[in-house]
Amino acid sequence: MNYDYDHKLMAACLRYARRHRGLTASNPSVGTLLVHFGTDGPRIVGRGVTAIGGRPHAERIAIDCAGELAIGSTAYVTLEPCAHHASTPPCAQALIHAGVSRVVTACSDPDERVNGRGHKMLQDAGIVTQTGLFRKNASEDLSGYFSRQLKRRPHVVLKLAVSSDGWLGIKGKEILITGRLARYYGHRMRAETDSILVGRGTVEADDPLLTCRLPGLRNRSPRRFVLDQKGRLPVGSQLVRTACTVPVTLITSWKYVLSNRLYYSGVRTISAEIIEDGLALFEVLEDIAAQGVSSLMVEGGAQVAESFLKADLVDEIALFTSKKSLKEGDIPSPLTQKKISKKFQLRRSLNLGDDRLTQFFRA
Ligand code: AOF
Ligand code: ZN
Repeated sequence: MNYDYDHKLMAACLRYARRHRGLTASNPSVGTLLVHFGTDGPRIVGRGVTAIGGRPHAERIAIDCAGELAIGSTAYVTLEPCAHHASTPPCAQALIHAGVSRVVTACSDPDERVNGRGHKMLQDAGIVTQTGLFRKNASEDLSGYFSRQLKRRPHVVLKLAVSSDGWLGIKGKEILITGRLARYYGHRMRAETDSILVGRGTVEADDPLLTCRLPGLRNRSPRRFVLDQKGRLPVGSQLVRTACTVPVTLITSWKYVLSNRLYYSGVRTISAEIIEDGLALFEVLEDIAAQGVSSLMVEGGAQVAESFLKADLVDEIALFTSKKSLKEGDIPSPLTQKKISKKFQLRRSLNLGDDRLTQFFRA
């Protein structure tokens, strides 16, 4: 057995698991590597990532890939192997039957059907089991899954593009704040999230598609949600015109009924209560999570961003700051690099051409 390679192999396993982020709802995207160690170093004999749609699980795929070579191998798994019988038998049992001799996992699975039972099953079978390797990284990658399991709501990422002088834009004008690289990065974020949300004002002002349009990743567009208390959405908007290919859901007060034209265009609704002067966002998020959605990116506009911040429902902030100033700007950003609540901690910062992306996570 060679423990020196554990970090390298778990890091590779985490990267592999990211391949299906946003494609496995309501299951998390998990990675598994089965590895043999010889005198010439490690040899990966099987690999698996949770299949699109959530099943089969990663371990099953890796075991099938390895065949008899699974015997005596070390399994690296980014989440505790499951212990429950559902559409498939428990992965912990599959690893035992396959003859794996050691299992290294990044974190435990909070699903009440698993929650330590997967690790125990392995240990009871005499398999050397170690957990917690790269726990922080895995928890970040699985933040949507954890949020849905533990808080019954999706992990919320607030994305903002701000000019150097703190503006989000100019009323009535479509302004590009960030450059091409930053916009590509935004599309990559869309590919990795289960869903995206904007307010009706943004639909009226920008007529966005909200899809991922990166070459090769066009089939990875998130489900699209629009907030409007009164159930309005322009029938001719790009969102409505494409609702049959990429789902669109209008979130509205229960007092309003969706028009026939929107319904027959494929738009669906979630109804919520009005509290104070806005929709009850916590209730909305619970309903979204109940549909199997684990991650939500809030992409516009200023009022929607404010209301998520005010309701304390933001878990992560992706702040794109441009070098450009917008002297006539009149839509102030609720946040800038200098104006950010202490609740959030800086996680990473990245240059994208002339723009800078700063990511903050809830402390
Ligand atoms: C694993 N490997 O690749 C994934 C796991 O409905 P089911 O049977 O697919 O079970 C869903 C649960 O399975 C989910 O809540 C989580 O506990 C686990 N996901 N487990 O061993 C995997 N995706
Ligand atoms: Zn499983």
